[in-house]
Amino acid sequence: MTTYSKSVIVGTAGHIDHGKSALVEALTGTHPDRLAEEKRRGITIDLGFAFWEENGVRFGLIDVPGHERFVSNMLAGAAGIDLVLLVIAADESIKPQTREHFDICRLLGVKRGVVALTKSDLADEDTLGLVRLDVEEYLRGSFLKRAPIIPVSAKTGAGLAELRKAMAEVAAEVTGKDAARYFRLPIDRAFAMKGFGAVVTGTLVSGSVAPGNEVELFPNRERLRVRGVQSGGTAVERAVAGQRTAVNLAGIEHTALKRGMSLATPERFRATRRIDTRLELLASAPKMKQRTRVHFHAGTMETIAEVLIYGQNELAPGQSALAHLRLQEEVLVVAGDRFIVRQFSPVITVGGGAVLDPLARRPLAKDTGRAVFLEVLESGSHEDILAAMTERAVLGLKLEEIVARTGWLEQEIHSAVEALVAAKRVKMISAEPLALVSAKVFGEVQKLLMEKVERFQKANPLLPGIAREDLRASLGRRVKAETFRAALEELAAQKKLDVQGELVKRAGSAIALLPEEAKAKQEIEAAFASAGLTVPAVKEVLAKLTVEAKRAEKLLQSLLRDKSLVRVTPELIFHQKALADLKVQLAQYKKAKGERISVPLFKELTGITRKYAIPLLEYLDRERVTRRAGDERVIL
Ligand SMILES: Nc1nc2c(ncn2[C@@H]2O[C@H](COP(=O)(O)OP(=O)(O)OP(=O)(O)O)[C@@H](O)[C@H]2O)c(=O)[nH]1
Ligand SMILES: [Mg+2]
Repeated sequence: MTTYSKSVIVGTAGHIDHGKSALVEALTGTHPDRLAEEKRRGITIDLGFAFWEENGVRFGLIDVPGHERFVSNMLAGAAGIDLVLLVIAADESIKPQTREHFDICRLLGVKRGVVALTKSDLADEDTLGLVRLDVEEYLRGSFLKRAPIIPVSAKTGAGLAELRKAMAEVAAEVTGKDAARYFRLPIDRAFAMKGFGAVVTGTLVSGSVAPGNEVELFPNRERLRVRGVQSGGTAVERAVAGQRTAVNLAGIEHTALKRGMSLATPERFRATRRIDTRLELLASAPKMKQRTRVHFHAGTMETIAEVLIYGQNELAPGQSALAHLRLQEEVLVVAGDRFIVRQFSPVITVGGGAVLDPLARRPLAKDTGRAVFLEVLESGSHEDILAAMTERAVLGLKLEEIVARTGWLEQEIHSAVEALVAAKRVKMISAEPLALVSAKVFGEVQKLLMEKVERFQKANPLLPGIAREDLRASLGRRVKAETFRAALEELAAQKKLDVQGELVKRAGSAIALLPEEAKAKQEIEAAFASAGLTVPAVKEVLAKLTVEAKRAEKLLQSLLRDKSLVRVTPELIFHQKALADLKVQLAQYKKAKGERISVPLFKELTGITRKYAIPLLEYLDRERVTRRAGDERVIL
C-alpha cells in the first residue's frame, strides 16, 4: 500500500464547454464524464472523479459541470475542495459561470487555486496576452490574486507539464484537513456494488474512517457499521481527512442512501433546522429583504431556507450581516461550516457564509444579547466562546452540547474549561459528566439560596432549618439539581450556611426558644417517650401545655422534623425510641421463634391492643421491617 505525504482535493470550476473535463483527462488519463447522457450531449451533468500523483502528493480531482442548470451538482462537489483549478477557455475568456463558480469557491472559503487558460491551441499570442490581462484584472485582490495563470491545451499537450508543476507547488501550501477531529463524510453518491451492498462516496472533510467502525447516518440518525473503505479505487485500512473516500455500509439498502446525507462519528452531532450565521450577499446580487426564501447548500446537501437578518431590515449587495436561517429540512452542520444561498428565480448564486451557531434557538425580540454572542462565536478564542455559551445556557451546559455546537475535541474543551474555572468565569458544577454554569448564574443561585433560607427561618423561628428538598423546590425548575447541589456545597464550605443531613440553616443560627417554649417542647417529648407504644392522643398532650395552641403545634412540628417523634397515622405519634425498641424486639422474636408472627402473637409480644397493633404493623410493612402474608406477617 502506497502512502502519500499529503492528499489534496482539487475541484475544477469554470464556464460550460471551457474544457474542464478534457483537461482532467489530459492530467489523469481518466475522462471524468460517466453518464451516457453526458457522452451523448458532450457536456458534464454530474460530478466526475479522477486521481493523479505528483511529487508525493495524491490529487483527488472532482470535475464539475459548467452548465448553469447544474450548479447545484457543482456545489455538491465544490464543498470539500482544497484547491480550485479555475478553467477559462483562451478563446472565450471570462463568462457567467466563470464568475459564479469563482464566487462560490470564495464563499466556500477555498484558499488556493491555479488558473488554466485552456484551448490555448485555438488562440494566438495576442489573444492569450489579452485574456491573461482580463483574468489578472478579475482576480485582483481576491483569494486567487497570486494564483499561477497557465495556458494549456488538452489537444496538443502544451503547458500540461507546467500546470502539473504549478499545482504541486500550490498543493504544498494547502493546509490539510484535520484527521484528528470527529469523522464527517458528506455523501455525494450512493450505489450498490455487486457482492458488497451499499456504497457511498464523498470527500472526507474531517477525521478518519476504518472498516469495523460504527457511524451515524444524518439526518436519519441511524447507526451503521462500516464494512470496507476505499480511497481512490483501492481498499485501505483507514481513510483520512482530505481523501476521496468510498464507504461500504452494512445494514442498509443503497436506495435508502442519497447525496446530501452525511456519515459522522456516532453520538456527537445533532441535526438542525435553525442556524445562526454570518451571511454575505454578493455585490452582483439584488438587495435581500427580510424573510426571503432561498435555496440553501451546505456540504453535499440542499434545502430551502428562510432568511431573517438580525438588526436590520434588508441586506445590501456586497454587505454581510448576522442572520438566522430556518431550514425546511434537517441538516448536519457544525460551527465554521460554509454554505451557499441561491435565489429562487432566476436561480442564481446570491451569497453564502459561515455557520456560527448550528443549534440556534428561534429568534426572539427580547433576546437582545444574541448579536454580541454571535460575534464572539465568529471571532472569539475557545475560552471566550465557551464562556459566552455558558452565559446563555441558564440551565447549565453539558459536554455533549458543547461538542454538538462546536465540533471541538474533548481535550480542547477541557483545557478551555480549566482556564475559565481558574479565571472564575465559569463554575464547574460537575466534572464527570462535565456540566458548567456561568459564574454569574452560579452567584445568583447562591444569593437566592441565602435569601430563601433567611426568609424561611424568619417565618419559622421555632424550626431548626429548612429541609433540603423544600429549599430546592423553592428555587423552581430553572435551577438544575446539580447547580443547586454545587451552590449549597460551596456555601457550606464557606460557612455561610449550615448543612446537617437533610437540614439547611443559616450558619451559627440556633433556634431561639423562649424558656417556656423549651419547657413545653421537653414535655411533649417526655409524654411520648414515657408512653412507649401505648401513646396518648396528640390533642391531650398539647392541651396540657402552658403555651398557646399555635405555638404548641409548631413545637410538635419541630420534633417531627428532627425525627424525635414519628407520625405513624394522622392520629398516632410515637417516640422514635419506642419504635426502635419495637424493631429490636421483632428481630429477637425472629431469632427465637421464626420469621412468622400473627396479629394475636404480635399483641401478646408487645402488650398492646388492636387499636395500636394494626397501625403499627402497617407502619412496619411500609418500613419494610415486616411483610404481610395472609393473616400473618413475615419479619424481614
Ligand atoms: N481545440 C481544443 N479543444 C478542446 C480543448 N479542450 C477541450 N476542447 C473541446 O472543447 C469541448 C468541451 O470540452 P469539455 O472538456 O467537455 O468542456 P467542459 O468544461 O468539461 O464542459 P462542461 O463540463 O459541460 O461544463 C470538447 O469538444 C473538447 O474536445 C483544447 O485544449 N483544445
Ligand atoms: Mg465537463
